[in-house]
Amino acid sequence: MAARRGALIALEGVDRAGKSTQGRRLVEALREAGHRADLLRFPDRTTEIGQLISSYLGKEKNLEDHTIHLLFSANRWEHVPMMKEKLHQGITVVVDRYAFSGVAFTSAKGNFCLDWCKQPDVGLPKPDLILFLRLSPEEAAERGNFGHERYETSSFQEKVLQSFCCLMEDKTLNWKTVDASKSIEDLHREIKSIAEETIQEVQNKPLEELWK
Ligand code: T5A
Ligand code: NA
Repeated sequence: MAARRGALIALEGVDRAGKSTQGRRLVEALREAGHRADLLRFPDRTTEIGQLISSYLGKEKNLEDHTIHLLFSANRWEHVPMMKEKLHQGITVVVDRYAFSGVAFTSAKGNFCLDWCKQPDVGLPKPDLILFLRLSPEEAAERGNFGHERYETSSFQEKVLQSFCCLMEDKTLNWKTVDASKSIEDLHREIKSIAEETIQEVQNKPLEELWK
């Protein structure tokens, strides 16, 4: 029998929904419970591609809309060999944003169809679970540091939310929506329990490819 693999768990949601807070807490808690788990975040601003993305988000640099979309995708692909290696070694990989953010943010700009936006990410490792942290754009705007980076306006975030809702209609993916207006602790407990169930369920299943 093949060795048990780790689960790929994605955290998604509008800006400030609490993805990074919950990602850190989840990985800590899984490790304390004896699982092997690692956290990755997209964009990963530390690579060369990530630095370009970061200067775009910080409005220091302007990039054409298709170009930045492809860079966000390339920033995921550059991590794929390492992600697959970890998953096959039995390490659960928690990703703070993934291809769904890529599609939701670009398609919110208008003039982009969902299908075009998905293409560069077709074939990425398919998440076993996508936790959608649902928070209204109004509540999100009240949380710390909102409004400095590109995309951080309530009207844009409203469109992002609509694009996420379209992506969630895809029943070939395991989306679970959680109420991100709860306290950090309550949300953490809920997320940890869903994640542990998923880790059990997928350990003997093959890793699939996204949108294929
Ligand atoms: N993007 C990203 C694309 O356009 N295409 C792509 O392909 C990808 C991957 C940067 C931008 O890039 C876009 C989307 C984004 O606009 P980022 O670096 O992930 O993406 O963005 P960040 O600014 O780091 O993170 P977010 O704004 O998404 O915030 P999080 O991670 O959802 O929230 P978090 O955990 O940092 O919390 C925000 C604040 O809220 C508080 C926290 O303490 C913090 O102050 N908080 C809570 N307060 C009350 N109750 C709770 N339950 C709380 N949880 C957190
Ligand atoms: Na974040």
